[in-house]
Amino acid sequence: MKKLLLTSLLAWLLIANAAMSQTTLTKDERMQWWREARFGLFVHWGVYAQLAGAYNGERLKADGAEWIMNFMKISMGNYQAVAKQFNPVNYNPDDWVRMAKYAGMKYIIITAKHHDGFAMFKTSASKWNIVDATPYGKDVLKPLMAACKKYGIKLGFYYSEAQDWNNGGSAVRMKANVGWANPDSAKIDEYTKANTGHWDPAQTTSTFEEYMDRVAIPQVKELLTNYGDVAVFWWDTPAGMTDETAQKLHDLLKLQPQIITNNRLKKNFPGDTQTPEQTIPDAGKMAGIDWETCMTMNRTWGYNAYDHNFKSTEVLIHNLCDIASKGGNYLLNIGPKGDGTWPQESIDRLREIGDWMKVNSEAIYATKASPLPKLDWGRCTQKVDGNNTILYLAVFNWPKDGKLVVPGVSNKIVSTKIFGSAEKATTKSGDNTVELSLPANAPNTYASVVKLVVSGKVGM
Ligand code: FHN
Repeated sequence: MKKLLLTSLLAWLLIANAAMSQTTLTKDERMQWWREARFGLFVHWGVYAQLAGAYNGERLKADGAEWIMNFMKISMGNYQAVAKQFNPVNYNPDDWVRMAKYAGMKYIIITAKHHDGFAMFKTSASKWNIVDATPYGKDVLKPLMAACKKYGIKLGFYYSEAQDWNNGGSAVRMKANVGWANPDSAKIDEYTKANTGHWDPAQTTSTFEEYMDRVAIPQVKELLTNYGDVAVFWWDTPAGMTDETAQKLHDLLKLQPQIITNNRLKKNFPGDTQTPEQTIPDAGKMAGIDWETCMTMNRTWGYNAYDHNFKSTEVLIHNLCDIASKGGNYLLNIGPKGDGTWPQESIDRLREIGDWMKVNSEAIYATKASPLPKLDWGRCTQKVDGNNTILYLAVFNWPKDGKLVVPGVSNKIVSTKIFGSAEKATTKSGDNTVELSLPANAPNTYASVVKLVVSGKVGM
């Protein structure tokens, strides 16, 4: 009791102190590094990685291996037994951060707790965590924070604030029973329908509010108190969330005055960023908004050993250019395996993206949305440079005749440069267009960047 009192007093003091410093940062000051970053790594890691997309010899018949407990209606007892095999002895946070950094990623968001309620950190709110429930027995967020600090990468936490399939009392997003020939599945489906999506009686041992006070609120306080500067708090799926509880969670953010948060705590809590998922909005749709597309590399957030549907490096680089050309950030996901290593396909793609960023990252970092009309040969990003505008033209389809027509530019040309090439581009101004004459060969097979500097502003 005394310990709880002391912790609450400490948290109160921290909130009070932070509240005073909270006013020192404007939103633009908090968002500056994020708006310049443009590219981050999403990590979905937990006990589900140990199952790797199958249970009792049967493969999951749906995307989203991190949902396997729900999709297959695995009981709490059987799922918690899986944690006894979760022992990521090959987890090397320095390697993770180095691979993300090489890819050109400026921040990492990792699942501190996903919907299965398993905490990847030491928490006193529940024994269902990596320290108390696995042979590994160590918090994985602390060493990751240290590695991020060492390599100059920001670290944020994903937290499933309302769903928790193992701590009794939380909400559950109803999902069909797929992929597991359980003899009782008809009975389970009936129970699930009658019990707001829960499939195990042990999941309804307390009310939603009791669960929030006992687990979610204390854990969010721990994550915002025990890990140093948390760059981002990434809420997810506010199933059954009430305004009153959302406000309690939101108030905890005062513990980290610099923190950025998203729009998924609850509908009327907009946060700082919008979060289109697995999709890239059309140009202009998100003008003036801070937004981030989160996307899987294959078809699953959590590791699925059978999912080899990885997007090509070309598609991933085109996505990065497309998102940046619309003023957004790309939060690209990997799902580490149960042993702490990454799928080789993920490693290979991040390395290839890094090779491209080594030459072309100037066209991504700290850029703003394109001022040009839609381009059929690629994408454009821009930077203001004194009285000039720099246009970064990411050319996906290098013109066979060497002629690249850039619409919407009537400005005086200051200079051109082709990244990754010693060859020059020449220019010819037309009617609100510029025609570039380019060398025969594109310097990069995925996307080649031409830097076009013009005087004055470039308007749509
Ligand atoms: O249900 C989750 C899903 O597992 C994953 O975490 C994504 C990532 O944005 N969010 C939810 C689906 O919107």
